[in-house]
Amino acid sequence: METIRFPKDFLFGTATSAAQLEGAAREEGKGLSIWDTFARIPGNIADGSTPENACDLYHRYEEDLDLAQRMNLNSFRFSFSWPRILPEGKGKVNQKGLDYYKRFIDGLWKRNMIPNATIYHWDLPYELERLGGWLNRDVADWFGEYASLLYREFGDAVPMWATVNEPIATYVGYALGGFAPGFRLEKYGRQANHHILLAHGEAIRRFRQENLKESKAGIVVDIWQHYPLRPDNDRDCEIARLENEKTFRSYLNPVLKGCYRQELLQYMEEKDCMPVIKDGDMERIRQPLDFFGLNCYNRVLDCAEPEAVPDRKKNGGNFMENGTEYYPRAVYEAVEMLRKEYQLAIPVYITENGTCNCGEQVQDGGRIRDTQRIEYLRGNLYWIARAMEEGADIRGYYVWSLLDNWEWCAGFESRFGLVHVDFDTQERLVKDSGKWYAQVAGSGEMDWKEGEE
Ligand code: IFM
Repeated sequence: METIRFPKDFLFGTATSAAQLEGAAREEGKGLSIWDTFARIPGNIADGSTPENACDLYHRYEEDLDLAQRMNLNSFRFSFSWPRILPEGKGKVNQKGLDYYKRFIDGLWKRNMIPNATIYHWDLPYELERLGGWLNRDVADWFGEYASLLYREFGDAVPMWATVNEPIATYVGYALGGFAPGFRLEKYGRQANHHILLAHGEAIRRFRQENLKESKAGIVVDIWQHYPLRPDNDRDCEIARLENEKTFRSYLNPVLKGCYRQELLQYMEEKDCMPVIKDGDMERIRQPLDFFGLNCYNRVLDCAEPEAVPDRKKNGGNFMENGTEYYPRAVYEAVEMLRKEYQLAIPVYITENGTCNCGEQVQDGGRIRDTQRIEYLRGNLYWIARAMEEGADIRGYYVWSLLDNWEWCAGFESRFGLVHVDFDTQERLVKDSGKWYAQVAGSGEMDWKEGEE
């Protein structure tokens, strides 16, 4: 048995987002977001729910922050709701929205948790969608103005500012219909992608203008690396390579290198979905960053003939009971890829990592034995520690999520929390994983048996 020790100033936190936890969707002046409206269309959300009440964090944040403090967290990741602050997306400011975030951020500091804020986590104001949303090039300036307002209001009280969480969600919402606002056109997806990247660049540019002395700025990208299921099969390799280009690399290349790669450009040309890219756009997108937020959950294995491969092998073979592959090495491989292929030399935070539905039933004595979640988190922490040992500059780790919450199209059916939420009563119950994580966060260390990886 060895003990894995994380550095003294390593951040242990949980990640959350406004639309998924706050609720109070129509209270105190908040405008509607595209998810408030999208969720009301029958068939869009698995259980027919909406983010109207979610975890009611808006009203219960004091007790939830107490809970996070009792779990020994020294940082907390949250997002601002754009329509709570600017109900129409631009123009008139909702003071009550600003007041809420002021109280929230004060609450974090009071409990010694470093605020790690995201400016945009998918909840575009509906009023902006009526103007074309992420398809309207002006959105980059609207976003920039919103970001500037946040910097001026909260400035150095927030030491970590991420512009956008997982820009791919915008693609999914405009190209695949799976997310709000529900369009299904590849051309829309690629254009929306380009605009959200412009918005990111604009927000970083404005961040520098504010000259905040104590704060850093970055972006959060999720990396699900695709691999060929059969490494010796050319077609599997080809699919995996193109999928990587179309997904996370379509963000990494513009943000870190200031270009779209030839393979993606060719794909967009062939599929007639090339976005309008104006002179100077790529420079506007590629801004120096202070940190990189990596969301990593798993890898994806691609196969040209899935029907020819036995089921359990389609995705590797080592499965958890929730049907997902147990492959914690994915996080190590993502960090390695960033270092080797992108020469990333800024601090990395693992801004999300977690798994859902791991035996969530409340058992005798009010206990939730989510053993597989503990295994998953342990495995990921092991591989993070290993990457650090090999020189990766990883400064923190955030479990998705503190509470079970509103998981977008899965509604309340996908539970990711370290803390169980009864959505009828809003009662909270710390799961076994929450108790385990509290212990790791408190001690900064974890036991590990060789061979467990
Ligand atoms: O709930 C989401 C979150 O909003 C973005 N990253 C993935 C999480 C789990 O699916």
